[in-house]
Amino acid sequence: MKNIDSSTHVRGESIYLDDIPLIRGTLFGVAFGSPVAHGIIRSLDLTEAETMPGVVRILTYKDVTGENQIGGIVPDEPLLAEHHVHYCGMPIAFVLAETDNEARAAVKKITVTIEPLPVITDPRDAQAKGELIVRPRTFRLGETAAAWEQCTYIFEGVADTNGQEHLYIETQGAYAIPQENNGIKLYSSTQGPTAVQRAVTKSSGLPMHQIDVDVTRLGGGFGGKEDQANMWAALCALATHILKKPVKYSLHRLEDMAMTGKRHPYSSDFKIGLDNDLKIIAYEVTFYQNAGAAADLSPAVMERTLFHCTNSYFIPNVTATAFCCRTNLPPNTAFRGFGGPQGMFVIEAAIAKAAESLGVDAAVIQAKNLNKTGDEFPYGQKAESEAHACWTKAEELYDIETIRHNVASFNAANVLYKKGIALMPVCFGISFTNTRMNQARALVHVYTDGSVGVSTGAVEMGQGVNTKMLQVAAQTFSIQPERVKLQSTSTYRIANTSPSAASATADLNGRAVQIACTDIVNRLKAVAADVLQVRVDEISLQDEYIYLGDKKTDWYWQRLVMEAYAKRVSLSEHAHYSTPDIHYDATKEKGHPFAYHVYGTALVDVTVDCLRGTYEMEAVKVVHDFGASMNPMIDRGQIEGGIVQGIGWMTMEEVVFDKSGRLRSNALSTYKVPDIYSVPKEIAINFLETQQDNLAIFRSKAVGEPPLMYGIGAYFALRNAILAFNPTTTIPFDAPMTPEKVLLALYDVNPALILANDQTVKGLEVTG
Ligand code: LUZ
Ligand code: MOS
Repeated sequence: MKNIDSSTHVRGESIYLDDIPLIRGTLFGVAFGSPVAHGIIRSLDLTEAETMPGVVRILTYKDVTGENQIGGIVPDEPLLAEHHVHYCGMPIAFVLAETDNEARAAVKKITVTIEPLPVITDPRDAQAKGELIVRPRTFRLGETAAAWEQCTYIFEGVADTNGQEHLYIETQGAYAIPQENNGIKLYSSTQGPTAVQRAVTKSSGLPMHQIDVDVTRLGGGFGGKEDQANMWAALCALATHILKKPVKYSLHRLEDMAMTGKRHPYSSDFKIGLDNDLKIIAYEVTFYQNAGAAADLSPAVMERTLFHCTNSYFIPNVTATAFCCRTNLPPNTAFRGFGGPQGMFVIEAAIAKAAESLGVDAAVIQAKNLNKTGDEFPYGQKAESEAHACWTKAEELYDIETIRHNVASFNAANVLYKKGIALMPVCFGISFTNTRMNQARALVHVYTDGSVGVSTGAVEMGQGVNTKMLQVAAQTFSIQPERVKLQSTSTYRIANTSPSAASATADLNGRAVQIACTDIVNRLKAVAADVLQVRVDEISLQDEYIYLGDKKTDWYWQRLVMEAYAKRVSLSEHAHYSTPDIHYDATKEKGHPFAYHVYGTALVDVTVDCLRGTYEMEAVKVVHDFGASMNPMIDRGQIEGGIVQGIGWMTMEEVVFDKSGRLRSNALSTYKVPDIYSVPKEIAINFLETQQDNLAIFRSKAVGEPPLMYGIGAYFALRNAILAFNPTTTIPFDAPMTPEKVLLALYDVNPALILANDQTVKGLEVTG
């Protein structure tokens, strides 16, 4: 089944925040952000701004009617800065004017005097100064201290990954409309309608039942709107509450890039020990997470880094520690993979270091250490593994032996072009790591014309979740998909939702839809049994008809629905689902946090231009564990998008903050994302179809985040190509591998030297 949004998308008819018709009298808000990264506000001068044309009001923290606080996990984030500013762009004032342009012109006239304080941008500096947002955490399996003695080989190193801009096509924004008796209707581009509702409640002082957050769809989220839509929605709602006027704020791209958090950069230390047979015996890793200036979701992201620190491998002795480091950057936040990719990069770096030092192919070490069913993860859960199945199928299907051979002969025959390949296994846990978030609800109405309206807590953000929800309803009722409509996501219809996140949205909300529809079906069958004078178990609903055994009756869907209505039987249902059997004890760091894991293996194949440092992604070939995919077209789209986004993070996307905490890569002229020219020339996706029982909806496994991590293979493929050109060069584990870094590595130039002296490097010679 096609994505139900495809035709309105192509025709430009799909509704996003900016397509909602404006009510007359709507005011436009724009935030004034701190010009410096850290300091104390000595004075704030609004006088000139207040006299600018069209300006109606400028709000500061003094105007906040509730608590000046929007922090979700830790209450450490004011809605509007009071005295202390922690990052460049931190909102200090909110200007309201009759037009968007007038509000922006007025923002430029605000002046603020800030006494500067020292700026920290590096997580290791923050940790050294004791700037931790939450306590460090350590996951342990076995005993690493004792295990080093059993190791024949031990390698240590440092591995760094940079941030990543979400670059959803639709920027952040909200539109608040006053209702009677202080109520507010709020359109928000958010993955978490309830998160927005809670932030508005806290900062305005209004009860949650007065706040209707309504979301039709987003133009992308990728985690950036899991928590960080709250700020803009809360500002609009506050202004609406005070002024009793509709208020809209839709961020410009440059505001969005400068003011919102990104994927967390990490710096990590690793130590890996292997035995004679290249089995990994011990692994120690310390993660320094660059959380930015407030907690946001960082503690949860850090936890997932620890959960995925051994990726798809079984390692009997593990000690993994993580620090959540406070720096003066915008608070970093959820981003597809949620800390998992950062953890996986480090174990892959450790394996690459071992492989390069021992002169073996990394794939040999990877293959020997893949987990098996029954193996224990450091957090206590036992694997139900498809790791070997994916790896072996990829090797056979894509004939990786021949590819290896071709790469070697290409490299022998070419001086200035080198190829590199890498395999990237992935194992990703499905469920929110915070157990209580694994619940969802659905509200299903069957109308008397036979049409069906479905509401869930799921937010459509391009991932196709509404199409999947529709499939669940149509299949459970056994009716045509055209009869079913997915309604917008509204906190008035579905309460206390978890954000659409953690790859778990279709599973959680889909199960709730299934339960609601099944309950209605059971009532309809009882009605049919009654009118046909048979037992309920003789009846089934198939293709819009009641069947008696295998005999079709003349009771078609609408007739049955109408009969149920006439008999005063309920045609509506509200259902609740919570993932069974999951638990986690953070004091012991043990439990069974995930409903299941998703597995896969990718082969990434690249060619480097060794004169220029540029490169091309030749192919990405994947075997992915879909379970039993309920929508192969949507799932394939998720994999393709995830791969390209992962490759972008690992290769060309470079977030640059200067030492004063200002974002230098603040526009698409300086921040490069993959485009149609840089996507792999070939993406092959093979479905590992398994029939294992699992907790996914219709056994169709979650697909949102896992494929991003295939992109990590691009980094290691590039590394292998560079080493084919210059086998003795030293390449720091420092992603992204931009063309500049490739060039330096090809000629073994220490990047620190260039950056320090800002001079031309002499002696670059092409050899061979
Ligand atoms: N969000 C969250 C997530 O709050 N908890 C999670 O475990 C998670 N995992 C992935 C993506 N978003
Ligand atoms: Mo996400 S990182 O699943 O919002």
